[in-house]
Amino acid sequence: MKIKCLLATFLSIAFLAAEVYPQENIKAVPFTAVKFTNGFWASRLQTHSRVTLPVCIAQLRDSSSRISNFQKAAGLKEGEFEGTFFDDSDVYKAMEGMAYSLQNNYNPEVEAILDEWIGYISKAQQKDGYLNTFFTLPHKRDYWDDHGRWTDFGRHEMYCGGHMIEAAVAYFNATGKRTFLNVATKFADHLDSMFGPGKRDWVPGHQEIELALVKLYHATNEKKYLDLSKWILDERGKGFMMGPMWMSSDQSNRNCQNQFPVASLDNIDGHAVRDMYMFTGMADISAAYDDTIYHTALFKLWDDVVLRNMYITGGIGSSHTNEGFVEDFDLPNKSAYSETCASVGMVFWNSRMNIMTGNAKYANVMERAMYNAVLAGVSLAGDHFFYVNPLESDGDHHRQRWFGTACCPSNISRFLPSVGNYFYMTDDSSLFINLYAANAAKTHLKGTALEIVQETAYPWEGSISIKINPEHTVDGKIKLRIPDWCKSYTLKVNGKQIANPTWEEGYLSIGRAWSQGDVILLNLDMPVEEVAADPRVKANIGKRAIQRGPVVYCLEKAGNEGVDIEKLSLTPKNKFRVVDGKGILQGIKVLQTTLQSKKVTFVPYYAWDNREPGKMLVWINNK
Ligand code: FUB
Ligand code: ZN
Repeated sequence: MKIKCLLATFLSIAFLAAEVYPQENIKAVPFTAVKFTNGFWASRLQTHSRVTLPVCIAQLRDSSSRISNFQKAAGLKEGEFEGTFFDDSDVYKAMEGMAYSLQNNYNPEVEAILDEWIGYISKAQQKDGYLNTFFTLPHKRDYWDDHGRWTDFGRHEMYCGGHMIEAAVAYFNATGKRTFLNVATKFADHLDSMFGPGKRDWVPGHQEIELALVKLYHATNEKKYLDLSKWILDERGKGFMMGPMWMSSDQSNRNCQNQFPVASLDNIDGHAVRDMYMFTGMADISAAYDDTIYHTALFKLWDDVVLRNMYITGGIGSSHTNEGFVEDFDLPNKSAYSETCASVGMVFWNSRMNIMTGNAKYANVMERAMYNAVLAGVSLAGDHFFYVNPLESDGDHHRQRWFGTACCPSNISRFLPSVGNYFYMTDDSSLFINLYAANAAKTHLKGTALEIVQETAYPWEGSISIKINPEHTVDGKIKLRIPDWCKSYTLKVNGKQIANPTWEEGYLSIGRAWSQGDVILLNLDMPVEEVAADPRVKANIGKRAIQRGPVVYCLEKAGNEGVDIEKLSLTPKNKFRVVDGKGILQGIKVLQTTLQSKKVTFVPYYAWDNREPGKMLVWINNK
């Protein structure tokens, strides 16, 4: 069956396909088996390890109090807690990224820094397993009442602990050393001793622990962590009230997804990052228990997010007030919040949905978020960050070196080195190819070891050569995602056109005996497209956005000096030239056209604000 993907609030055509429940045991191929050889991701990952990681390390250790809070809590330094109550989480997220980076590209200096920080963290952990420097250290009163540890759902103790667990699992996988993992299990045992059936109730005000406990379960095989995660998810909506944070208790309850049991949710609401981490945890729990209890909710929520509440960039959470969702189709451009963390969360969640169902529509959204809203979060040089990602600017929005609340840079920093996680999946009979980029990966097909080599200039070109090298000839299916943006393509295996390929849930499936040196040639037509929004999005009435392949483009003042971009209009006859970018845009394809007799250049949205500050527009007037 051919399923055309569902396009969201920015396209008017959409039809619904019946939902698929997991029939097979789909597993993602881990990033450690995927090596980017050259091209787009190879160069982004180099910038990450050469620039972004050192920037994060310096910010955490030298330019903020985050590492010194751990040193103080470890008894190695005098002083009270400094910063914001969830600052520990930034350290953990950066450490997770450092651990992934060690696996891509071993660097003894990074390992030494990790070991040093793990030393502080271990010493900062309390005898009973509790770990959170804000509550361990004396601290100044902040904007709400403080009654000590485990007294307020809103204090992010489980959020910080969850990020610690994720970092510890990543470090254990990277080095085999158990010190950090022991801290994680001691903390999780502490949670398990306090919370659960017959013990105390608790609703974490910011989700994260749920998915982290599932990772800890997979690392240790201790089922109690999985059970605790599910119990925590099911605590929501039972009437335990969030304390007032900066809003009323009712509003906080709504913002923290504590109004209804999670299995009954059908409508997206509240804080976007919290939503994404929660849905990711729900999908993880479903997969680990092999249970469909959360599926109906997840499918309905996905429709609501993607069809009614998502920007063309894959960004979500349009409102500054709650860093989250408001009314359906309320997607303003200039005041868009679209937090970088929420976009990273979209990749996590959509990847889990893709693994759960084997349906490519989730990978389509994952790709959209990845190449647009997520990548916008870090400058091309790797040293400046966006927290908020508007789709229009008067010229007053710029990437910054760091933030007081630094969730986004540290999130980008763990996402990039693990991007290989999203490329391939396997099940009992198939190998799924989700994303395209130059890489060499080691995986298997029906139990036969197989190397796969992609050569391509994707996302700038749609021609992709995929060499298949199984250990010995193997019968099985290779499933290629045909992206939602692609309207025509050609496919050859060993030079021969495939006449009647089979469609399976948005994948083109090729079943045959695969032998050493077989080559798939996939050519995805990648014209420049003018995309219309759903007419219910008021901000985009009479406007079009420009997209080529998975990349959304924008107009910015830099490179278009002397042109008032707001006064320009697209016309049906616009012809675009695809040109190599220059200077900081080297290696990037930019688009040139003439509008109202003015030559203008469009740049990828993710690459804006890397030159002189100025106005920017994604949605352009259309005649
Ligand atoms: O509260 C922790 C993180 O800080 C949230 O996920 C972000 O939205 C930011 O508020
Ligand atoms: Zn953030």
